[in-house]
Amino acid sequence: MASESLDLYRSAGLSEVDPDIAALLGRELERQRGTVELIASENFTWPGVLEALGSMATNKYAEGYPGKRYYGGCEVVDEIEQLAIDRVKALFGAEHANVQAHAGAMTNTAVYLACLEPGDTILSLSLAHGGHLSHGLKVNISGKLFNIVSYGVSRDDHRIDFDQVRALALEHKPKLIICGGSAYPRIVEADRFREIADEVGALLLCDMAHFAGLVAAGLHPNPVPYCDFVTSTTHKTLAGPRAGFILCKAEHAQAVDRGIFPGLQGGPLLHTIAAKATCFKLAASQPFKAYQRQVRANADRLAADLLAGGLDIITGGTDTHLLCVDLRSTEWTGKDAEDRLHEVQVTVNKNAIPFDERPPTVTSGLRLGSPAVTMRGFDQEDMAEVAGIIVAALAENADLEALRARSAALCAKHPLYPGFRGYCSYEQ
Ligand code: DSN
Repeated sequence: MASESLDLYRSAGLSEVDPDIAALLGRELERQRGTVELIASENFTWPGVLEALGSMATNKYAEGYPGKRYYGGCEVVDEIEQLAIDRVKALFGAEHANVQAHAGAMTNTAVYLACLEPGDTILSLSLAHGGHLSHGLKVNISGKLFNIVSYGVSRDDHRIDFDQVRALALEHKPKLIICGGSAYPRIVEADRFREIADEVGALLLCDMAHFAGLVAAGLHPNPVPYCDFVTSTTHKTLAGPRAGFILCKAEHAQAVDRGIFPGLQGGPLLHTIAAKATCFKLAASQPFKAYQRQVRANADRLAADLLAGGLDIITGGTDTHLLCVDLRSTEWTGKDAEDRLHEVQVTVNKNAIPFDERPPTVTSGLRLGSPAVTMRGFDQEDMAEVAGIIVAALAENADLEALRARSAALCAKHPLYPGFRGYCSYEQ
């Protein structure tokens, strides 16, 4: 390799050394800018977080924990990780925090490693009723290693059936009960799960990945006081980098840390941990609380206007950032409705609804969320327009061209990442 090429690689930016990827990133930015993003688990993170993610901290190996590493030269990254730990503990009032998990599924698996033996019983919300694959799906490591018993929501109101949770807990004596999931639109009542866990001597894990931002802003009850373990991602309502963290009682600190490293992962991603620290700092601020209030108001308005437009909403609304549309009274499957909305520049995901008779690849529902559009500035009036676009797109003889123009107008009204010079804030 010619030395001048190495010199170029050492000094040039992405668009110079890899125009293919630079062009694709540019296209992805334009896709994000030009569509109404309603996927409930997505968000548009802060430019400051993107900058930390793109930093040279990615170069550092630091297996171990601050002050106890297996590599030299960790004095600066120790400070970065400790800052992230201190900030997230303060944000949620936790006794211990581990900020090394690469992703949400890792957080839950690390908790299992920390407190279970293969064959132990977990009682968790069925994926079909709004749970998560890492809570015991047969093809996930959780379903392969542990005996999974699933609770669900009631047929009447689609809320957690606590009579069933208690009956299953008494019958199966789980070692771990999990509350929380990825498509449950109502408050996760960790206090009620705690009572049941205490009755049967189980440990309690709350997966708050979806609603962590609401907890940080005081808009959803904090599960931390009631749970032995609380897991979360950082990239959903929390609006940070794509990653995870674990909170736990002090008595489980060592087991959780060992569960992550060396149990599950090797070297931590220090650039991501730096970005998490920034995310936690911003999540403790007053502007973040105002953002979360708008997330809630926008979700309520979307639900109300979809209902008014004739669509059914599971549980009749939402307490959080997400809502689930029940399409069974329409001609649409979840898959076809997702595709139709894609045609009018509205991005959603098909989602099974409770007691769905269609397979997960088709489904009878849509899951919608307000965090991403709220991040770019949408308010309730904009959500009324979004609801109007959705209702019209799913009506007979929809004028797709006109609906695309309405979506584009909303996106133009609220520019995304307006300060970027290219596909990121610091492209040269
Ligand atoms: N896959 C995520 C979601 O969309 O909710 C959960 O990890």
